[in-house]
Amino acid sequence: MPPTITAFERSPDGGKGLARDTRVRWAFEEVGQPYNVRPISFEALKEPEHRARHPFGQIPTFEQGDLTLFESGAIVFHIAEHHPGLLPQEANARARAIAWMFAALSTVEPPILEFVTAFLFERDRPWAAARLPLVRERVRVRLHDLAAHLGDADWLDGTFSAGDLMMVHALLRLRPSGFLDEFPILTAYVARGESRPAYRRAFEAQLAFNTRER
Ligand code: GTB
Repeated sequence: MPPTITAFERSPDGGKGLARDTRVRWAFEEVGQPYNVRPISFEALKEPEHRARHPFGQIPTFEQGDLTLFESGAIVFHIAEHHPGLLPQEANARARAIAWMFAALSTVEPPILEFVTAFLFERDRPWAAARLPLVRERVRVRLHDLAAHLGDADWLDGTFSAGDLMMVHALLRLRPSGFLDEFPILTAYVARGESRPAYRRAFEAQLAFNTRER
């Protein structure tokens, strides 16, 4: 049986691919693994049935046989461990690709989320004008260093890996703010990720899912 993942019944972004089921869909597409999607409404997220899958009542989750996983990073890593195509075979290159997965999730994504929250949802708060430049600067430092590392390389460490998949998807959250445009190296890097046939298939699948008739 193919694995089943969970996704928002209808993503708030209307199908822009920003919710984290997209990175899991992308991983499945990269390795050529079919999957099913279980839609979860916002109410159902916090109900016991879904909390049995995800202690924090979020998407995405992964179920196959007697294994249930939560956390997009753990799910993508699991897929990459079980199918060729997302992690190099050579031990050191594999370790470095995994390091880039962690870098995406724990070094680059957190300031991006702080910024997106401040930019989109907290602008009317009395402290917003003071806070926004601070969180913007934290993102800028990360983007500057990431662009310096990438230079004229296509991918973070040689060939495309799960590290790039996580990084590109984390960076995509910045697109609506226009912030990425300050970093042409990163704009091109994200565009390279988006132009991968596997990403296109994942994007189209989530778009069809989020715009389906019900
Ligand atoms: N660290 C976890 C992971 O990587 O899996 C974070 C999971 C997470 O934040 N899930 C979000 C969720 O379930 C959806 S992806 N939120 C509901 C809740 O917490 O109650 C975050 C997200 C949501 C919506 C958009 N969007 O519409 O643009 C983008 C990203």
